[in-house]
Amino acid sequence: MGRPHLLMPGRMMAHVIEQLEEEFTVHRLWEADDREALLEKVAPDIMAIATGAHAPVDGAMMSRFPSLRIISSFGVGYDTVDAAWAGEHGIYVTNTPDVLTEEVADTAMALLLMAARELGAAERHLRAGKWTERAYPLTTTTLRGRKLGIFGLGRIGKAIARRAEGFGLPIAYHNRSRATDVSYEYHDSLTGLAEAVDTLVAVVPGGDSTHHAVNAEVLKALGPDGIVVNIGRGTVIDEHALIEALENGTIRSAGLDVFEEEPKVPQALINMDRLALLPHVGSASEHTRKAMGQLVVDNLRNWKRTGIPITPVAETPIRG
Ligand code: A2R
Repeated sequence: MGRPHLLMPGRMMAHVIEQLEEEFTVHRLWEADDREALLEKVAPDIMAIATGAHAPVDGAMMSRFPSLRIISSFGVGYDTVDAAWAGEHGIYVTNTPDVLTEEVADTAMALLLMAARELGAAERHLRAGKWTERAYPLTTTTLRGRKLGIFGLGRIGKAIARRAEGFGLPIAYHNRSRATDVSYEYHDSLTGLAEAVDTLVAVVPGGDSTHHAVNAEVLKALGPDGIVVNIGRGTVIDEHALIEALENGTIRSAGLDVFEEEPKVPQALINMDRLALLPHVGSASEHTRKAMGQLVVDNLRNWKRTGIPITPVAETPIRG
């Protein structure tokens, strides 16, 4: 296959670029003065795209590259790539599952603890020098006695469930279909799950099927002691409904790593000091991000050598 031409729309980690340049002719779109001119020049040759979640790849973009065969996407979520279109046109899409599972599950538990015990606000109290004036108030919420509902019991959801078992929490979940390898309580609707628990962790993919799934009705079902944690995609929660529910006392608190319009975070959420808010850092350690970058490279290498990538997404089945 020689050195296939690869388009990199945005800058990726140095070890990813270095390794890809050993085997591919890499076109760095983000460095081009005239991006349109570069695209026009290289479009007929491009066989591969390596991209992060923040550079959308839709059908219109893919159709510019008649030789395109693979899109290697960084991250487990790939809602910014139109994988269905790619699948219909014989183009592989790959993501980076598994290597981030434990890290994201760790972050989910941290968010849950922060939200339940106001640990962020307590730390701010110390840093502001207020401890010498008074102790931080007792928190009205606790993890004790809670029941955890997991919306999306997949790889990461199960890793969260394993941790939550260690914390002594009973676990229930909602997926579109019942998981066969666990005995946790299953609910065939999200509202049903929310009615059965007081603590909801959302860890589903983005996209149309989950857009605003956590809405006013679900939040009401969760109840006044309710805590919502979102470690998946910002679009999964109706942010307006969430703000209203938090302000009205429909639910109690939230721990959010993802938002609808990142990096913009609604001021109303920032103003509620008891919430735990993180800037999308679920998988963001050097260790885990490096492993994710390596899988971006390995998918492309494997495809180049064998015609088949390592972790193609469900919409783009292996064809050889
Ligand atoms: O519905 P199922 O049986 O396919 O279960 C999947 C569930 N899920 C949904 N549940 C209810 N309604 C939906 N519309 C829906 N779509 C998907 O989410 C499955 O149990 C889970 C996703 O698990 P995995 O595919 O193993 O993904 P992983 O590695 O746990 O990552 C989850 C998400 C990523 O897509 C990123 O958005 C984020 O976490 O980092």
